[in-house]
Amino acid sequence: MEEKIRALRERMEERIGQISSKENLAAFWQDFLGKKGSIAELMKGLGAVSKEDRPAMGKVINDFKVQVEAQYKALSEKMEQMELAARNRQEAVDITLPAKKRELGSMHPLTLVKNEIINVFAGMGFAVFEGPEIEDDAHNFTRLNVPKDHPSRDMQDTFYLDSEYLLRTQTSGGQIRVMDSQKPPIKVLVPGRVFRSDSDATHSPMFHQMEGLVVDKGITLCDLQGMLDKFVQQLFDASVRTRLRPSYFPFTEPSVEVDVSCFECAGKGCSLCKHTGWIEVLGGGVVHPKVLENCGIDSREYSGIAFGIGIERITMLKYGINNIGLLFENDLRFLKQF
Ligand code: 2NM
Repeated sequence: MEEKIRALRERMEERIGQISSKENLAAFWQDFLGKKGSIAELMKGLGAVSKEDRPAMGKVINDFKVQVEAQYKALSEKMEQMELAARNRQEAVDITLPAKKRELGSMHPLTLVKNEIINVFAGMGFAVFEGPEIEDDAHNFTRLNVPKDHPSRDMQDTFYLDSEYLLRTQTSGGQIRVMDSQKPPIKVLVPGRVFRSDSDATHSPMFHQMEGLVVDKGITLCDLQGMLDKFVQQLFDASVRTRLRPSYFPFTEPSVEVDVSCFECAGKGCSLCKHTGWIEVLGGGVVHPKVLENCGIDSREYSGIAFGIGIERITMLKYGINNIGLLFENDLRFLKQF
């Protein structure tokens, strides 16, 4: 029996040395420590040993079993560690690799200019209101003193949806809504898209407008010029001045075109101002009494001033853009410059 154990120990040591996989290790356990393994067999063989020798023999077998178990456990732990190390190597992240570049977005130039204009007027106490892009004839024309069949309706070509609804040609319908729902004093800015059947290098059938309206007691054309002076000085340059020229709009009387002294050449004459020293930037005037009355505002008690600014035009002037199409093509080479 002792001889058997010695031979088994040798075989065990040989087998241990050959183990190179988890499968080998499992087979080793089966062969030596399993129910039908060599050690279980030795135990069974104890029955044939004499009573006197049995305890000593049992101890020898047991010692051997403990030794095999210890070997198995040590190797099993070692293999687990090696496996973990291999997995760690495989899953390792190289923190020195440069990160993927992320493209940063930026504001569209029209949005930049729109926000800039809002900020200037907000500083003067204006609130911002937005009306609908699909407008009815009454808000876009009739209540602004543009009666049906009046020639001033031909001033801009309108996109009609049906006999009543149309794409607004200006945001003034928004001001009508404000005057309908608020009592003076009113100081409101109405930005938004407007639509006119017109298209060339400087005109787009859809463009953005910012209209302003002030209604209070004793408001005059002087207030309009003073306010617009401050506006262009903040938007372009502190040194610029404004010039008013007579014009015509059905909703204002008197009506004016507002020029700003050229901020490129300080009035000396250059290609931007076409050698006139002045650049047209917006239109405005004193709100026609009929418009106030159409909104239930007593024109003997109150007066108003209003103006309209084309955001595309201001953006093109500010950034030296010569084709309005660039503002709508969304070419990244263009947009990334802002
Ligand atoms: C302009 C020019 C002149 C204007 C008038 C009104 C209202 F609603 F008060 F009658 N809103 N906007 C106006 C006046 C707009 O844009 C060039």
